[in-house]
Amino acid sequence: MRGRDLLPHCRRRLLVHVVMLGLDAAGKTTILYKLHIGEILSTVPTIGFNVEKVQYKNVEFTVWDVGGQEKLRPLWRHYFNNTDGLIYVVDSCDRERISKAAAEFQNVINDPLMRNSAILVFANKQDMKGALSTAEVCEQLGLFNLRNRRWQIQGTCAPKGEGLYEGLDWLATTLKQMQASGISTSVKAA
Ligand SMILES: Nc1nc2c(ncn2[C@@H]2O[C@H](COP(=O)(O)OP(=O)(O)OP(=O)(O)O)[C@@H](O)[C@H]2O)c(=O)[nH]1
Ligand SMILES: [Mg+2]
Repeated sequence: MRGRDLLPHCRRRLLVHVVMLGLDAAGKTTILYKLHIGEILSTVPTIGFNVEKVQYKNVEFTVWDVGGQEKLRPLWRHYFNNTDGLIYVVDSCDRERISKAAAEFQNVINDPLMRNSAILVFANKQDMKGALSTAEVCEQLGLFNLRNRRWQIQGTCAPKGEGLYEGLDWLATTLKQMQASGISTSVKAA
């Protein structure tokens, strides 16, 4: 095959849908805007959702950032349809609520609509003194017990952007593999 014939395939863009969840104040909206515009916006608690597109390599992520307050969590499942990936954000400093974060995580990943989603966990606020390590967050969430799921955990510091693109890199690679093997439902090439 000539180089010219290869071009359209190389340039194929993947369009993927990602839902970003986690308890209130975990850092979801900070992450979304750091990825979308490269800046930290001063955030207020999200009531409802924010949605933005994030381009990374040849993948266009549509990222839904949904408010994490307790009264809003029952609404999370309305965002599960056609979701290729889950980004679950944990406040690694919030030791008091880590078991709550873990319980909500299990609820999300065990929903039938999420069973094919790639799972990326951001152990956020790693810059703060007393933060649980990435390994500790991994343990608390029960990630090692997951069977037949594609998951990754990444330590992050959202305001500095640390770890965010490493996580997206894994997600992009994983979703491409899933598309190639026909697993993913909504990943599309453009
Ligand atoms: N030190 C530190 N602070 C962070 C980090 N990420 C987010 N924050 C701060 O945590 C607070 C909450 O961040 P948000 O992004 O609004 O949290 P959220 O998860 O969107 O919260 P809800 O919208 O209520 O679900 C803000 O004051 C952020 O500046 C981090 O990595 N390190
Ligand atoms: Mg928010």
